[in-house]
Amino acid sequence: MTLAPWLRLARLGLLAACTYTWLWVHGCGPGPGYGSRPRQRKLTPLAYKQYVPGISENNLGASGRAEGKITRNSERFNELVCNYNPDIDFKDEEHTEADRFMSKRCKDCLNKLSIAVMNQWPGVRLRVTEAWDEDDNHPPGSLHYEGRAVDITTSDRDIKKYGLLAQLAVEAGFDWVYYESKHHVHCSVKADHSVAVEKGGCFPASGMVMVSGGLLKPMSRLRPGDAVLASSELGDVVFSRVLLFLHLDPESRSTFLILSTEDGRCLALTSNHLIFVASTNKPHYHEYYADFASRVRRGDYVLISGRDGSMRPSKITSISQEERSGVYAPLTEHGNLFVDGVLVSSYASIEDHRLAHWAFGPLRFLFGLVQLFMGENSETANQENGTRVHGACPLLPVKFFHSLLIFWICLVTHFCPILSLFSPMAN
Ligand SMILES: [Ca+2]
Repeated sequence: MTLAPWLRLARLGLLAACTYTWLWVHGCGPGPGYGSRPRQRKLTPLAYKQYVPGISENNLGASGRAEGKITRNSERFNELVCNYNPDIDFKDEEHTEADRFMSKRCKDCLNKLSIAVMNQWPGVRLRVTEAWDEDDNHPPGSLHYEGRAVDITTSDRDIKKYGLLAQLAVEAGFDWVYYESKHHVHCSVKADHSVAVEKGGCFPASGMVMVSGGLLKPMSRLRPGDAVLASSELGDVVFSRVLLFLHLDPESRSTFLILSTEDGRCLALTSNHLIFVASTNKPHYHEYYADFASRVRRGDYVLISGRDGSMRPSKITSISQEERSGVYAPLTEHGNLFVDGVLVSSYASIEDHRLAHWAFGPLRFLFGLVQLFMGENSETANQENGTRVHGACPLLPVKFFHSLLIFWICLVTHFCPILSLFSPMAN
């Protein structure tokens, strides 16, 4: 190997260490109301042209990549909410109320910021000059097209306040804040589905899986080492070992989407979880792609397990929401499993199932080895009596694995163009 590749490797390692450290500190779901107590920071105004965090807006560590324009006629228009907060001035020079349309996360951050502004400058209010853009006034890929970005000022339009206004926006939970112009501050947020994980993720305690031997078991009793019904890469129904839980919180209560199929299956999962779907009835496994549950529509097809050990399509007949307890996300060797009889991915928050599965390759290998040498006894016991046992692998902190996933994705998509060749193979 020549010197250049070694230098490249060293640089990559340094970047990896920095990224990982940063992610470890920031965790997976920063934002309004997330987990820990808000940190007390000194309010230092942002400098003109400064942005926080100091990475590009579309980096996963900031607001993430653009996901495509939302128009009034698109299905995703339902993802936008209207902000009628009386404490915020909306410029609405378009006279269409477009400045009031935004993603839920953007609205939450904005409402929080409006309170901070009134506290900071009594008599002054937050003013929005631009939010959702339906008139193509921004460059391609702008988050304004998805209602994930706002341009803000104060109601008195005192430009001397804008540096501090930007810092208040950072405190309010915006994922990327840019003192972009002398006349406004630009703020943006992650996509809603990518932060749904802040309330925990994936499947409720009542989600049922089939373990080897044909026994049905609720998520709450599933343990690492159990072999659950899943799909092989060829689309064969197989039993796949649970290696660990990417998310696990038995005490939490969350809102789950309930997807009901024409065959009477009722799958409960969080909106940010990946599920294999097709918009029309496709007979083959490979014709199904992984997408967020929030994007599944009535009439779409999912794959269900048949009694004869096969897998077949079934149409979604209704979608509703329900609050349930517990959040569980088992990672299997195959990266997927049947929950409530419906085939779903083991992954959430990252849109790309195959990239996520690839990124977790080393971890799957490691935990597979650990179970091979240490877990057989507990697995056997588990299969025999179906009682609660502890698998070979400890239930490690959620944040660790989510950070690990983001870390790998960052490396692949931002720092290593060669590895990013793997990315297009998704879906
Ligand atoms: Ca406007």
